[in-house]
Amino acid sequence: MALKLGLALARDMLTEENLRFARQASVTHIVAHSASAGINSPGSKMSGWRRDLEWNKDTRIQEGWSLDRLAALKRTIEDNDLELAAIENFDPLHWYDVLLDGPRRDDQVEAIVEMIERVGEVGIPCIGYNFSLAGVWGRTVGPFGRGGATTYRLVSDQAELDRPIPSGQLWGVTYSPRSRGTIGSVTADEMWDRLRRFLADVVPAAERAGVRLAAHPDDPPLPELRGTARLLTSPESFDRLLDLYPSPSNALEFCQGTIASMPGVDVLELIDRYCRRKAVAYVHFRNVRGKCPHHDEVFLDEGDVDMRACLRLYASHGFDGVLIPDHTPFMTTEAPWHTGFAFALGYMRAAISEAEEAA
Ligand SMILES: [Mn+2]
Repeated sequence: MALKLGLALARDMLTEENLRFARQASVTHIVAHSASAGINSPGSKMSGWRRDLEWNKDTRIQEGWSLDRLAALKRTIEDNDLELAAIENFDPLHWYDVLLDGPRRDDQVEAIVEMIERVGEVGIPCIGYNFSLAGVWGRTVGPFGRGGATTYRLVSDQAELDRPIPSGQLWGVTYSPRSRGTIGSVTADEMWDRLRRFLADVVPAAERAGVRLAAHPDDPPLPELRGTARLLTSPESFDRLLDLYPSPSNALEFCQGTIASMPGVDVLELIDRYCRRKAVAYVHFRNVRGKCPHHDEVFLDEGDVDMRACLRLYASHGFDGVLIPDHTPFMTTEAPWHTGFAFALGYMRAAISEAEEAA
C-alpha cells in the first residue's frame, strides 16, 4: 500500500494554478479547506476573519456545501489529475451553537448532518473538524525559523492567552458583530458533554454517508485557553473521544505537530497505537522543537521528531490515509508559501520512497 502525499488548500487558494503546483510537486490528494485565507497566508492572523452573515439553514452560508459546489470542486480537482481526499473544518459560523450549546444547536446539528450527507453523496471520504472554542489562538509571527524563516510561536503574554472570548466570536472569527459581552468560562465537563452529544447526533449519519469525521487536536495543546477548556490535548483525550462513539466514522485528524508539542508525548508511540486502532483518518505532517508552551514550529528535517521514522512506521502499518504538510515555515522568496510547501513536499516524497523501500 503506497503512502499518499496530499496538500491542503484554503478555499481562495483552490485555483487551477495551485492545483498544477500540487501535481508538479508529486501530490496526489487534495484536502480542501471550507474557509478562505487566514491560516495559510504569511503574516495573517485568524482573528482578522469576520462574517457579517446571520446563521440561517437556507442561506448562502451553506453555499459552499451545496451538492453542485461540492461536485464542481471535486471535478476541478480530478481534472488536474488529483483526488479530493477531505474537506477540512466546519466554519464557526456553521455550528457556533453546537460548540456553545446555544439556542440554535439542534438546527445547526441538522444542517451539519445534511452537509455530511452531501459530502458522502458527492464521494468525498472525509471531513476534518476542530471541536474547540478558542481554536488556534495566541500565536505571533516572526523570523523565528532557520535562516530567519517566518514561523509562528506562542506568545508569552499570559493576559493574551487568558483574554475572554467575546460573544459572537469563536476561533478568533467574528460571526455576529453585534453581540456584546463575553462567553465567559467553559469547563471541561461541559465541553465533553457537548462533544458527546455532537458525536451521538452526527456519527450515525456519517456512517450511512460513508464519511469519516476526523478530529484535530487542540493547537496549542493547553488544557485551557481564553478561559475555556480544551478537549484534545493528550493521548488520554484521544482515547476518550474514540470511546465516546466507536466507529470508523469517529476518527482522528492526526496533527503530528500539535501532538509532538504535548508534554511527555512520544509521537512514534501514538502513530503505532492509533494506526493499530485504525483511528487515523489522515495526517498533518509537521515537526516542532520543544514542548508546549515553549515549542517552535520548524522545517521537517530539523526538530525533535524523526519524521523519516514516522513514515516508515505508517508504511509498516499499511496506512491508507493521506499525509499533508501542515503549516510550514515561510521562506524568503517572492512566493513564501509555495516555496515553504515545495520544500516540505519534496522532503516528504523522498522520505516516502525510502519508507516504502524499507517496508
Ligand atoms: Mn494541524
